[in-house]
Amino acid sequence: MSEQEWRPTACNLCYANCGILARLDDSGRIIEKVKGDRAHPVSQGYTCNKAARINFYQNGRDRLTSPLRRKDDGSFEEIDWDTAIAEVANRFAAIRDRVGGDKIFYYGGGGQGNHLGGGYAGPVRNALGMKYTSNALAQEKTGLAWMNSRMLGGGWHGDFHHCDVAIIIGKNPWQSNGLQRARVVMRDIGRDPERTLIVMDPRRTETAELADIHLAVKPGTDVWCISAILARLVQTDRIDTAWLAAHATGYERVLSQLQEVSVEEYAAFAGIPMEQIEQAADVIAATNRIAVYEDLGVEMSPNSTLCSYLNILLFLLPGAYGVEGGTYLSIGLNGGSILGGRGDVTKEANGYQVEGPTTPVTGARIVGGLTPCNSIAEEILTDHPDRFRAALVESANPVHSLADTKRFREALESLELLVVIDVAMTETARMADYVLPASSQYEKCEATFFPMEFPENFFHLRRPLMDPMPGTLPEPEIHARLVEALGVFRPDELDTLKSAAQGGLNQFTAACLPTLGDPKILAHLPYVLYRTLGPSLPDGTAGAAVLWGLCQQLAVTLPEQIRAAGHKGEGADLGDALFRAILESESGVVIMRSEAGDETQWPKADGKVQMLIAEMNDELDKLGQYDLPKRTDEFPLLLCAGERRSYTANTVIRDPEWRKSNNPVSLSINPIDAGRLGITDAGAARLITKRGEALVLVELDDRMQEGTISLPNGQGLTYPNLSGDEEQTGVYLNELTDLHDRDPFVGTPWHKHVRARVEPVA
Ligand SMILES: Nc1nc2c(c(=O)[nH]1)N[C@H]1C(S)=C(S)[C@@H](COP(=O)(O)OP(=O)(O)OC[C@H]3O[C@@H](n4cnc5c(=O)[nH]c(N)nc54)[C@H](O)[C@@H]3O)O[C@H]1N2
Ligand SMILES: Nc1nc2c(c(=O)[nH]1)N[C@H]1C(S)=C(S)[C@@H](COP(=O)(O)OP(=O)(O)OC[C@H]3O[C@@H](n4cnc5c(=O)[nH]c(N)nc54)[C@H](O)[C@@H]3O)O[C@H]1N2
Ligand code: SF4
Ligand SMILES: [Mo]
Repeated sequence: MSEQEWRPTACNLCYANCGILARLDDSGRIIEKVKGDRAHPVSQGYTCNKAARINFYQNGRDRLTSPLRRKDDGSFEEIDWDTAIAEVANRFAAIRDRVGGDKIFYYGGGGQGNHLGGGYAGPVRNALGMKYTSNALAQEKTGLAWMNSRMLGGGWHGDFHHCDVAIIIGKNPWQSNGLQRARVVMRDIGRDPERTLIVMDPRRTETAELADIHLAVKPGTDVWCISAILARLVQTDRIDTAWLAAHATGYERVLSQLQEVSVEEYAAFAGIPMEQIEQAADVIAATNRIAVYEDLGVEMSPNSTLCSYLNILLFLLPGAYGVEGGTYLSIGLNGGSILGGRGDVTKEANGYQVEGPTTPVTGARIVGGLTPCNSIAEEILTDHPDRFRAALVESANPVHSLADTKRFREALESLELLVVIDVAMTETARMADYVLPASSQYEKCEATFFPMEFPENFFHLRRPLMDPMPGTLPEPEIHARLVEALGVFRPDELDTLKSAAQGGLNQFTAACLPTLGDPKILAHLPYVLYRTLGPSLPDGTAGAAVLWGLCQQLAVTLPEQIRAAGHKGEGADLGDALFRAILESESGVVIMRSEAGDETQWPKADGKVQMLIAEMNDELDKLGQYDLPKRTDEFPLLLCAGERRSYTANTVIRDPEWRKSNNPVSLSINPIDAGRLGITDAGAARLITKRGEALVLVELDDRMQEGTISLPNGQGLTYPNLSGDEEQTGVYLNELTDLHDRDPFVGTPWHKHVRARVEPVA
């Protein structure tokens, strides 16, 4: 038995980031046991099957332990940190000086449970004049974010814990979680005769099996199904017109469009019996406690942006917005993120968005500051003078996760400089000129920026469980050294703030607030805080220094909500109190409490949500043409390229040994399709798309709709086996996807809708 204590942290395998208690072995380096942390304010002891396996992340055999530099012969050599920092800073600076810092691209900044590090990249980006950035959100959530910013002014979240009707669209929370205590919550709603669970998914997923109404749409037809339900509500006069008159504007056009929809025809096209459409409309009409969740099944399929628009209407038309048990704007500490945050709706003319940033070469729409992932290769592989010449990738594995790996690899190869910050030797790190090894999420303090709960919002700052692995540095330190190598501040320039911090938090706050008017301090604030306040923070929490700024900002924008959660004070004192509470609470703390329908929920200018989104209203008019990418004789099947299963976790865990069966690597196919193709269970087959082919292991699965197949996400990684030889397990899906299959508005990929063919192999 280990002598070690149970210590609070969080699982980093999905963005729910459940609070856990972890116990190390006697060496203090291995996470030996894990259990749910009942003291965590929202996960309350819950975990799914994966949390127990986090040591496969912590102690992967391909963890990086030294900075690496590429040699002329293509192999890597180990170099020391001083050399690495100096060379990386000099080479980026030289590119900035020659062609401009806006030609240096930034990708990543946080994965499923680590977002503090990315916060410290800001000062490096500003010092280099970097302008264009992206991350995984720009291949899933930018269509939704575009609608959110124009309709509501921020990101929303359904109150699944108190709703009457839960509507889950293109998501399988049983496997992917994404809301707190997902399995328990889904089962509770499914079992409760007073509550209704509606699941829209072509596949009979574990969640669909719990549902009262499973709308097994044909792939890619969700917009017809949702339009049919909305039209049914409008045509039978069962929407909340009084609520709309009081809280919304611009709804006339969409209501008259829905009035005209042929409900029967739309339902038939989606493959849904009319009784189910009516049943769904009936339960929605009966309450305003409706919680909605959309995810990859629709966000990575044709018509994704229109689908996000319709999903917002699903809770607006019944007036289920800003009410308890309904859907709310999230108001977390992630105030600036495209998912959370709160602001005003974007400027429009006649419902059309009038302006907005675009990418320098192809003119693709930039939403929430993010370059569409599917456009990045096109922004590089060109002789346009504004093409990207270099990139900094942090805490992401885009060579594996972006559509069309072949094209993306070509793009990275053509860059002058690629620098990767990661904990492991990833597919992306393998292509870098310099690899900078980061300490793991259990070796430094970390936090998640995805808490979206309402009316209470929490924050969990995790302390390190152990010292950094020798040779690694936490990202705040890496970025601080880069800022210093770039010569942003004179060595003594921050001395006043440093000595103020030694006098305690109040003294620091009094000294720091007046400096925020200085544009140079503001542009590099995370760095300034890390080097001044950081050293005075307890127990390895120097990396939390950046939160001081967020807490002070929140104390200005939402003081009443912070006080309602029990934090005391006014102005800067309130900011300090919140910051102290976050530092002191080891299992997470409630940072804000709101009232249903309070002012945090409404766009600031006129207090009304906007429902005229002309681009989407135009799209709605086109649905009568029933236009969807056609299946052909060459590609008669639709591949869901990247299903979340019980042992997938993006590429956070690389060791294939972590999974407990073969299901995580196999191709699921309906037995009828398999029979037609002459393929048997556990047999091998060849999978072919227009971009490539792969050998697969088949698993017959009658949950699959006929004509559809699926493969899990996060596979095909290269990993050293016990003898040190490299092996690849499972299908590297993005070798099979095409970057041109994407949403016309925001460029999100159609990963859940890849046309394919399967052939038996002898
Ligand atoms: N176990 C596990 N959990 C994870 C992750 C992981 O890697 N593993 N990753 C995390 C991340 S980054 C994310 S973004 C989330 C994603 O979480 P989910 O969105 O739940 O993940 P997927 O399994 O990709 O897709 C969900 C569902 O979409 C369905 N689908 C396919 N085509 C269509 C369609 O045309 N219409 C509809 N309505 N549905 C369709 C599929 O059948 C599938 O059940 O999961 C998070 N949680
Ligand atoms: N075909 C297909 N492609 C997909 C998807 C799909 O369904 N189908 N899903 C997409 C989705 S929704 C997502 S979110 C993306 C995810 O893809 P990415 O955003 O590229 O990232 P992850 O696979 O989550 O890997 C995160 C990286 O962070 C590293 N890491 C872990 N901890 C730390 C740390 O503390 N510091 C640093 N510096 N690095 C760390 C890990 O080693 C890993 O390399 O994939 C997308 N790609
Ligand atoms: S994988 Fe997600 S739901 Fe499962 S324990 Fe980890 S954080 Fe919680
Ligand atoms: Mo994701």
